[in-house]
Amino acid sequence: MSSRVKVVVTGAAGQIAYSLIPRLVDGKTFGNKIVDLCLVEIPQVVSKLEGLVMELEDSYFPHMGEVTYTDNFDEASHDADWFLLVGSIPRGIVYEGKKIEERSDLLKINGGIFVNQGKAIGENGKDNAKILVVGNPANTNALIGKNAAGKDSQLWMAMTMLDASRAKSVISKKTNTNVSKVKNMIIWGNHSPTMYPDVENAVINGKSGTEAINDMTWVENAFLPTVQQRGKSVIDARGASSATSAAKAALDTIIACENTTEAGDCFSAAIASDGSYGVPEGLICGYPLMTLEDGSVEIKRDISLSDFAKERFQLSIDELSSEREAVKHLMK
Ligand code: NAX
Repeated sequence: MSSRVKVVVTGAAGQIAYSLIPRLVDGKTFGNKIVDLCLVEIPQVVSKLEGLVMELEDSYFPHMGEVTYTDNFDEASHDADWFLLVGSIPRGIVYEGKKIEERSDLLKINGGIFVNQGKAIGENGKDNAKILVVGNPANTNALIGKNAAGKDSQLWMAMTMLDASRAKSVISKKTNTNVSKVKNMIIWGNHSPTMYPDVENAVINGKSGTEAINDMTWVENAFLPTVQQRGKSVIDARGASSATSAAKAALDTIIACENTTEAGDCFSAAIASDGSYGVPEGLICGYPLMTLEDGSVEIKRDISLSDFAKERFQLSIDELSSEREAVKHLMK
């Protein structure tokens, strides 16, 4: 195993990145490996990264290797092992003279960015590179990027770990259990309010979720809306979107991919469907995943879904299909 890892982070001057980047080099996420960082921003703000690099140097990180920054993604992408694609244009900002309100505009603008980044990753990234898309709309950005990269040996994921951690937290409060005792927490579908967090298949203190919770009214009327709308609740309370929790979720996704998954557990991320669980092939869909001993990441296939779960999951699949339709001109 290589003792060095190169990680490219986009959106490096943003709020998630400020929490994320120092913890990539703290000796925990990548264990004993030396971590080379390449930080990427748009030309208007790239100079700010000089300050972040100074702070990293001043923080005493023995596992930190070479740190560079650039506004040229192509240049950054060479031989990288991991790509954390955090940067994207958010809803509500003025972009090229127009206020971006509609999801379709968001898909179009970010779609263009992810075509170029995907091409560079396919051409220059390591053959076994892992790509985690955090920037929204994450699933469809990942779909566009993966398509442009055209390299099946690379693993494209969209982040749903934050949704899984939020779900674990709500369950732990309801059952008076430590979050670490909530296992097999699956987020099916899209990273959007249509996602389906699956209580029934969770394992809580060794018991099945159905048995431990035994209250589908609470699941339907309290649990699901709380988890699905948690991002909005944080924005309403904080005046800014989730940042430190999103950063922790990105780190947890890396750790989940770098270590073998324990029997009876899984982790959540969205990856390309191979048709599993009736999802149209190619959609980047939230699934239960496992990292095997050889380091490969697989969909866990033995989960059974109740009729209630299937109905909710289908809503999210339909949304993913319509997003794919909206960006089909960007797919070759
Ligand atoms: P910020 O606005 O603080 O930072 C984003 C940064 O990305 C900015 O500095 C911007 O200049 C940069 N950027 C934009 N386009 C870029 C490009 N083409 N190349 C490089 N950098 C680029 O946003 P932040 O709060 O950090 O959130 C980043 C993204 O994460 C947003 O799209 C947000 O919606 C998404 N989120 C995703 C979550 C998930 O669970 N998947 C949860 C948290 C968050 O909402």
